[in-house]
Amino acid sequence: QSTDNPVVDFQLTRILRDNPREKSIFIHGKVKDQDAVVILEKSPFRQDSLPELLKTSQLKLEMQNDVYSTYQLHAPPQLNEIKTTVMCPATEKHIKKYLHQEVFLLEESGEDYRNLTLPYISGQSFSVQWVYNILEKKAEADRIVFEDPDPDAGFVLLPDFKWDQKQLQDLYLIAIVHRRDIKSLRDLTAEHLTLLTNIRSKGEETIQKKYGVPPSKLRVYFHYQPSYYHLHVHFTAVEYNVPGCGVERAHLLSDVIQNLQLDSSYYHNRSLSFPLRADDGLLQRFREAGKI
Ligand code: M7G
Repeated sequence: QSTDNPVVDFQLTRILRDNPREKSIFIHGKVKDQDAVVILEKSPFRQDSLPELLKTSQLKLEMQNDVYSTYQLHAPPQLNEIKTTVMCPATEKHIKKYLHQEVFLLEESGEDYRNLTLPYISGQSFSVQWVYNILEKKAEADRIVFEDPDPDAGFVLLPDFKWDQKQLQDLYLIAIVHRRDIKSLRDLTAEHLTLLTNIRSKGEETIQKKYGVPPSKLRVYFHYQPSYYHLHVHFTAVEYNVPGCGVERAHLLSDVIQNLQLDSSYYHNRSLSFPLRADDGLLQRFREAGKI
């Protein structure tokens, strides 16, 4: 399935999305006849390596005018990394996820969730095998930074694969719960408050201890809809603008806890809004049901 260097065999099919501002590009191609999605992202600057960068790089003058001048700086390879994420074999859904698309905002009532969304996601959502691999220590075991093994209130905390852990500006960890019966925010009731407060307190405590980042510098939240229907919580640096995480998708863990304290069936009943891309099958379902 995976080779030591899958990118060597990569045959480009097409560019799915190009983000010059974020310095990232998403490409679709083939690795030995299998569909693959590859994400290339230039790594953020690391403050600790700035002295080395300035000392060891070569500068090539591009233009000079009065007090202004621009250069091309040629950094040594170890200071000029490109983070590369490979999904292979990639499904059609992986390819679509990264293809630039028009976006629509949908409002889903509790009833819509049960009638339209739930049947759809039961058949169509991404596999959560990677989550089970983490929980069973079959993958990424050496990356786990904290685990509470309790089957009801326990979880595993580890770096999200979007974070290369080289600098704290884009700190990103995820807490994955041991319970396998909670798909998303929608399933949460007051019954889960112990689990949620446990994730918040132990997650924050671990991040403070290990990375020196206090809770006041963290954004701790769920996505709705998530891409993967096994409950997990995102922990990101508050000043980091995470691509793909707009206000319309994020629900702060502390708000969720308070809402459930006030009303156990809050997320069961209330309408939730979220964005969907034009080619999303769920959008089609809502259209067919006359909801948009
Ligand atoms: P989400 O809200 O379900 O989906 O979050 P999103 O990707 O649309 O935000 C899932 C989170 O898990 C994301 O932040 C992913 O970057 C992260 N993630 C996904 N996969 C497949 C992996 C993986 O294999 N390992 C790790 N460590 N993180 C992953």
